[in-house]
Formats: sequence, C-alpha cells, structure tokens
Amino acid sequence: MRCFLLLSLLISLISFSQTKSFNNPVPTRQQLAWHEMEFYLFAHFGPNTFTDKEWGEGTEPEDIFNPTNLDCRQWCRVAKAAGAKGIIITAKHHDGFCLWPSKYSTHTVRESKWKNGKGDVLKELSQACKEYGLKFGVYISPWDRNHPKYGTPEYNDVFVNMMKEIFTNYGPIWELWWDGANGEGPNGKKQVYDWDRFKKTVRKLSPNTVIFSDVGPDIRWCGNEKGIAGKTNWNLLDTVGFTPGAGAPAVDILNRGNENGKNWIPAECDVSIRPGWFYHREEDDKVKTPEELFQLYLKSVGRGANLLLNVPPDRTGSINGKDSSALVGFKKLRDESFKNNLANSAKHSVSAGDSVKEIWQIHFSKPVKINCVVLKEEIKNGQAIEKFSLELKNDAGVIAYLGATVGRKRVITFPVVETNSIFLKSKGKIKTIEVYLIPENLIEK
Ligand code: FUL
Repeated sequence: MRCFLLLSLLISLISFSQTKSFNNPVPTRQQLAWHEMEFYLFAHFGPNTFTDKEWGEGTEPEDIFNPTNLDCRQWCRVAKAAGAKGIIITAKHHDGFCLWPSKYSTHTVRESKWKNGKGDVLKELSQACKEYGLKFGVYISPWDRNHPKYGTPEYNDVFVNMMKEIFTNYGPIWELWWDGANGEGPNGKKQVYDWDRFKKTVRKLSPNTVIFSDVGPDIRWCGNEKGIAGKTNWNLLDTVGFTPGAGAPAVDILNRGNENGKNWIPAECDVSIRPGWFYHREEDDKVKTPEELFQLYLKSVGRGANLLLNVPPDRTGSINGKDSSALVGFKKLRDESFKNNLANSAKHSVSAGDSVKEIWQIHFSKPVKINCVVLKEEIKNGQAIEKFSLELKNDAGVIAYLGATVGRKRVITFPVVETNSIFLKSKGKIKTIEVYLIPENLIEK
C-alpha cells in the first residue's frame, strides 16, 4: 500500500513538473531586461536619405552618402529628452551600403567622399550611446541588392563576417534586428539564408544580445508596421516549421502570439514617426503629433509589447526639429498622465476567489475621478492571465470592463468615472495596479 502511495505521488510529481516545464515558458534574463526597455528609437539612415527613396537599388554611387554635419550625440540628446532608452540603427539596409567600413564589401562609407572615406557612423553612434547611457542596437538587412556574392552560398559567409565585425568593433550590441526581406540580388537570384548559422554566430559572439526577427529567437515582430500589438497579446510563440520573412506565421498570429506557445518570444511594435522609414523633406509636415504618439504607446506598451519608434535623421545627419518637438511633447504627455497614482492613497486588499484566481480590492476614503488603470503581471514566472475584469463602484452602481491578457503592462482607459472602490478579478496573479486621471483627449481611440 505504502509503495502504491509512493508510486502515485511520484507519478503525479513527474507529470506536474512535466506540464509545468512544457507549458510554461519563461523569459530569459536578457528578455526580462528587454521588457523593461519599453520604448526606444529606430534610426533609418543611409543612401536613401539622400536619394529620397525607401528602398535603394544598390547601384547608388557611394558619394551620395554625405551628411554635412553628422551629430550622433544630438540623436542621443533627442532620445533622452523623449524618455527613450536606446537607439537601433540601420547599419545596412536592402541597398547593401554599410555605414561602417566593412572589409567584406566595397559599398561602404569608406568608398564615399564623406570625411574623405574615414567616417564611421557605427563608431560615432555606439560611442555617443555609451556617453549618454543609452542601449545601442543594430539593424542589418540580409537582403543585399549590391553585394556580388548575394544569391550564392558564399554570401552567408559575408553576412556572418559582417556581423562578426559589428560585434567585435562596436559592442556591446543590446538588440540585433534581422529584417526578413529576401528579394533578388544583382545576379537576379534570391539568397537561401542560413538562419541557424546566423543565430549560432551571434550567440557565440554576444550571448547577451537579444535577436529580433519576425519569429525571434528572442523578440518577434508584432505583425504590422503601424506600431500596434494585439489586444490579446501573448508573449508566447510556436516557431517549429517557421522562418523569418516569407516563412513566418500569419500576421495575426504574430500580432497576438500563441496562447499555449512553446517559446517566450514577446512582440516589438515598429512604426515610423513619419509616413516613410527614411527622411524625406516633403514629410516634414506629416510628423505624428504627441497625441498620436501617445495613442501608439497605449496600443504597444499598453498591451504588454515594446515600442520601437523610427525617427530618421536628415541629410545634415541630425534629427529634424519637427520630430524632436513631437517627441518632447510625447514625453510630457506620459509624464503628466502617469504622475499621480491615485492607488497610492487608497486601501488595498487581495484575496483568492473561486472561479477566479485573484480578487484585488481598492477602497478610496472619498470618491475619486479616474479614467485609466495600469496593471502589471509578474512575468518572470511566465504569463498566466488570459482575462480579467475591472469593476468600478459608486453610489449609482457598477461599471465593468473586461480585458484579456496583461503581460508586462496593460493600460486600460475609459471615459471618466467617479468611484469609491475598484474590484479587479483576474485569472492569474497581478503584480501591481495603478490608477490615474489622464487628460480626457488621451484615452484610447
Ligand atoms: C522592412 C523594410 O523593408 C523597410 O524598409 C523598413 O526597414 C522596415 C523596418 O522593415 O522590412
């Protein structure tokens, strides 16, 4: 009998631990730190800045690239003023032009007349980021419309060698951004990318770097270039049988993640502050307003993802005043909105319910006007909350809101309600709850 009991205990222990480890992916230390980065800038810069194109042909003369007064420290000051925590630069876009003097290409800053061929944008930006305490990230397009080897197996060596140069000479690289595009090269052929080898190269050179592509391995694309994560947003994704680019899962899967996905691969929302990714003077009047940027913040960071906002430097090599004022305005809106957490002066109590995992109650000593609640889940142990309800009580009754996932952060906004108590019921453990009255024009549209 004792033996039987022991056996069944053992079996249940084994199956419990199997279910746990099988079904409950958790973030790595590097991914957890990435989640805390929340918002950072993208800088699309290269020959397209000077030719007014979005996709260069790869045949542009190198002299085209000639910023009159490159000032990467100014980019950093703008990033700091915006409250962004890092900058990711297009070291090589689809046209193949390298912003550093790569030994593996003849289409680089070295071949241009900029600084008599002695310039190096990666060097200047990586140093400026260090000086300003910003994380430095690199976008590198495997699709290369210039490289003579593109479309042959040797090009994979070229790409690996270029990454080696970047990691060796400009590190630490916090995030590496692989664009999945796979068009034709100069010989009319498409490249068969060796993603597995690319990944092994980066892991060996720099284990702390997080790698982005449509499907990770560390960070996934949110499925659109509008900066909008799914209202349901799982940090989990199934990747078996998928590759970056054309072989990626459907965009709505990338947008929401897989509820029972086997890997922790959170979403990053990339979007440009202007219509294009590169700087075009005719778009100076189309820069997104602080209010539009705040909406994007609600739909990315406010849904548990990170926001990668592109702010393209202009032909002088600086960020235009229109973009920097919009960014300062955006920062001001966030600061004002989230300055006064009304939950700090309320009484909290937490209990476990029947059909729900947790009930959090907040009682205010007198009624308060609110229109925003910010929830956080303890994601280091995985992502559990699939739904929650928020009940705001006052003398007239109860107003209820239903929500889906929480993840690192969930910002819920609604028309102003005067309330004296809040009940939050969730299927999973909430880490913190904050309550705000934000300017009325900022609630989610
Ligand atoms: C895309 C590219 O084709 C665009 O030019 C841009 O760089 C965007 C972020 O990724 O795949």
